[in-house]
Amino acid sequence: LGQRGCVLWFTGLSGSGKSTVACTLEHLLHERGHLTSLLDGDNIRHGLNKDLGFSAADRTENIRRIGEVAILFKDTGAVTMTSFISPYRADREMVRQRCQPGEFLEVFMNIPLEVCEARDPKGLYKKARAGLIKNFTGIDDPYEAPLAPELVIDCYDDEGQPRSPLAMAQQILHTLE
Ligand code: GGZ
Repeated sequence: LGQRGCVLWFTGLSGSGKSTVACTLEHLLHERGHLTSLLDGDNIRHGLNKDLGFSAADRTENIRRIGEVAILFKDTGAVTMTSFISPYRADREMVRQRCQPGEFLEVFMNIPLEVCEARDPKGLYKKARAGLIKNFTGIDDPYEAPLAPELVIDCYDDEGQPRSPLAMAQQILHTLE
């Protein structure tokens, strides 16, 4: 935290809470006077990347462009959060390599498929199971979990209770501080 800016790269399945936690964290950072930026599907896939779909090549290009934009924001001094599945390890590593050491933090939303699928906030898993959506991450398309993420966000606490988005955001904030 501070003047330098950094990229907080959220990765995880659809419905794992990436955007919710990033948005909650953004509020906490604002309260503390930090400049932030949040890139997510709403402002990227509907705009800059609206020419891209969900083939492997398009997902890679999606992440490449998001990485470049995130680096521009990071270099203005903002804590820059990105909220995309980013299913391929090599794509995430590519962005990491484009950042200075310590300025790229991978945040792994370690939420099992069963939990994401049970939530199914947009009904997309149901459609994917029914074959109405092809190449859906976790169903018939791969998700490559990070091997050495800076942060792992678990969905249950030590007592086995579900953790709130606020608790998850606070965990990230403490690590940043
Ligand atoms: C995965 C898909 C797909 C397929 C549409 N696979 O829950 P959501 O709706 O809002 O999050 C998913 C989002 C994934 O876009 P990303 O840009 O994050 O993906 S990637 O990083 O892989 O490029 C989901 C919706 O788009 N969606 N089709 N086939 N998610």
